[in-house]
Amino acid sequence: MYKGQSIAVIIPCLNEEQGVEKVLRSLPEFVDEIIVVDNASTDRTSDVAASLGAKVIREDVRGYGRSYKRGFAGATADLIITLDGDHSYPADALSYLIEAFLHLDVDFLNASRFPVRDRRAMSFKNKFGNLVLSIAFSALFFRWVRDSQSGMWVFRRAILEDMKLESDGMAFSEEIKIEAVRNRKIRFGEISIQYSSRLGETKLNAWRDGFRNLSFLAKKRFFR
Ligand SMILES: Nc1nc2c(ncn2[C@@H]2O[C@H](COP(=O)(O)OP(=O)(O)OP(=O)(O)O)[C@@H](O)[C@H]2O)c(=O)[nH]1
Ligand SMILES: [Mg+2]
Repeated sequence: MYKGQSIAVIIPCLNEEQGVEKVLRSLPEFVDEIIVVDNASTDRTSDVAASLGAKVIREDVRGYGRSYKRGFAGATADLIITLDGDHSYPADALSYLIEAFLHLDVDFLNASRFPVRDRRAMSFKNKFGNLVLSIAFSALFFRWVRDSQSGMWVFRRAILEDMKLESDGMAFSEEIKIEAVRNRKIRFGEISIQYSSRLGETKLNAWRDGFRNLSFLAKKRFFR
């Protein structure tokens, strides 16, 4: 519980045994529910997560979006906080994010990785791709969003009822923000966080996922 709000943390993991251990050890005591969604990892992700007290939900079909949808369905807390299992997002800074969420009086808070302070945390290619995708997002949805691809969000679980989340893949990250900014009932905010180098191997295929996410933005804007 944090200031009267129960808190769930949801972490999608595909082979993140190293990162998830550090993430789980960094989470503050006030978190009520920790859910790790494991997509048939072939390493010890599930064992590590369970031994550190997380509830492990297994999803056999791969996909970042798919695993989030499974995780959301298993959560019961008032506020949901998400982050990667690779220890690149600040797992120890949840109170800072919740304070900002409450102070800004929003329903969905996006944690922006920009400006990136640690130069090793993100390659030039990824920075450029993120910039292109965020400019495209902002132009298509008439709302300036600095980091349309961030994987760290804080939101009221209740707003999920008003969202139509269809992507099973990496485009899920931008889709949930589109659903938030498009809905007049949902107040959207963004705040900068510290982003650092990931542990373990990346699951992102920058060119493939970049183009998929760009075409997803256009599809969502003009056809849905
Ligand atoms: N459950 C599940 N998790 C996934 C899948 N693909 C990626 N992930 C997780 O989603 C998070 C984001 O993937 P990353 O590889 O970190 O992608 P990224 O953050 O864009 O790229 P990096 O800069 O390399 O960290 C990580 O925690 C992954 O383990 C998947 O198919 N299923
Ligand atoms: Mg990552």
